[in-house]
Amino acid sequence: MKYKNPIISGFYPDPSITRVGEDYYLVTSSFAYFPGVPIFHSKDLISWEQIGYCLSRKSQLTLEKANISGGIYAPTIRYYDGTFYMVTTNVSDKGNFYVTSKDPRKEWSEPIYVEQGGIDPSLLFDGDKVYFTSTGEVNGISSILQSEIDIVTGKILREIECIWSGTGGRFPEAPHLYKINDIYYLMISEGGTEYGHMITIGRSTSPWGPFTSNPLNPILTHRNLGNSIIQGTGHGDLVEAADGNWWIVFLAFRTSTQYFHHLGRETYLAPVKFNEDGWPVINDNGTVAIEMKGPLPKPYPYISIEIRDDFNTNSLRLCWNFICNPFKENWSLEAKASNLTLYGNPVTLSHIGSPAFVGRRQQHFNCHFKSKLEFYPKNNKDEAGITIFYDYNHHYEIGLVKIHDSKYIIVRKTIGDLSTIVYKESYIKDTIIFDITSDPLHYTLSYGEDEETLNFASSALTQYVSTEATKCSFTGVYLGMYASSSGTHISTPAYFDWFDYEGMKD
Ligand code: 6LW
Repeated sequence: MKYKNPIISGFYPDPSITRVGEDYYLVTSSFAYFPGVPIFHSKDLISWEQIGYCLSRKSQLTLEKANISGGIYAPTIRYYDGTFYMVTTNVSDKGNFYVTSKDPRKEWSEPIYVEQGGIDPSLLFDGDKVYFTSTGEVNGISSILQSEIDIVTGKILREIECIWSGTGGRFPEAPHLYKINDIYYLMISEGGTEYGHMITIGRSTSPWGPFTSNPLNPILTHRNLGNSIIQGTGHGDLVEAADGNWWIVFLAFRTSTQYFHHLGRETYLAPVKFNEDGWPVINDNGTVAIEMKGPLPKPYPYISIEIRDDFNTNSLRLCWNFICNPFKENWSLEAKASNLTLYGNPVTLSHIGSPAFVGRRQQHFNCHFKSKLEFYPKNNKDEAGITIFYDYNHHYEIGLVKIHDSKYIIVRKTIGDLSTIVYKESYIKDTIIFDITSDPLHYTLSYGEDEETLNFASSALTQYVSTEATKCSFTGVYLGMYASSSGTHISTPAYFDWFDYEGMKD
């Protein structure tokens, strides 16, 4: 059966998957965005519906002043004996922990911390033992670490050991230990989550090794496929389907032009077969494509969500996120019926912290998004609008702002230590439509009194809101509504009547 990669597009990296009967559950990283660790459900492995977040309370996810690429790194999801476990790292707080749930559509437990350092934690339930595997450093060298834990308390029961260092690629990471036909397979990534990324695997009769490396390693990489739009393939998790076929979910990114990608690392799927020697082979030759084939379960498509969000519900749609832990006083769905109201404070999009911002991932190279704002800025520097946001130092916005007691439309570009207004035009009315279209290389920013009469304000390059233009970044572009003020005051409310996001065929 044919399908298309990525199976979940936009910034959804480090996927991990588990199966319960004919139901599949998948989680991804979320870094400084709140709520954290989106969880998806599928029955056919290619149509995924977000069913919630594993970390939806501040007591589970403290993100005070996290960098955009701080916070939550690579999660692993496992199901054992009626309970779901999601284990991850908050690099901006107390490190490795897990939460549990009997029903992943509902709230998850409070965190249980594990005193094993490093990142990318994973669990293997093996009889009465639970192995806790992670990426860490021993004497300054990156390795895969493992201990055994008490799954009720998180207490370490056996000394942490370094169990493998991979095949010599830099950054051995993303370990998952599996027991398949009584053999322990340790699958990891090496080469870094960039163009040299790859997946390698070793096996042993003991969960503690020594692990024999697969002579056919790496089992997945695009490091020698310079002409492919798909790069950085790595960080995967295996799953056996209900019909006995094997699959892998993993991350990769699509370049917009050579060496730049701005949509983040996305979730991919590939079929896996075990060869005569018992080693997994991914998609026959260790590479993948956009158009794929495989023995998928029978189709179970989800209805995609509507383009327009009218904000006429009691809670935000699951696609919406805040930056760091949101302040209650920054936003409301009740202040004005069927509007999202933002109250700007002096935390702008360039300040580490939680600005008045509600945003969603850009999931398509070609897309169209727009919003209607009603705003009565009272004080100078009161501002509201929509933003194309990568991180605190890389974002574009089109907004309505009060400057010297007059109202203006502005386009601001912030790229590294350069932040400048590139368009400024007086605007009298209190309502405005902001409209942005995107192709792989450009954004086109316009505004108007209504949706039909738009004025071009500026274009902006996708290249400068890309991972390669930023520093050690793991995320992707967000499109959001924002408000800000200056000094200490809270700006007058910014009422967003609706927000449209329409992804086109890439
Ligand atoms: C993650 C590591 C990786 O912890 O990137 O691609 C890091 N792999 O395993 C952040 O997502």
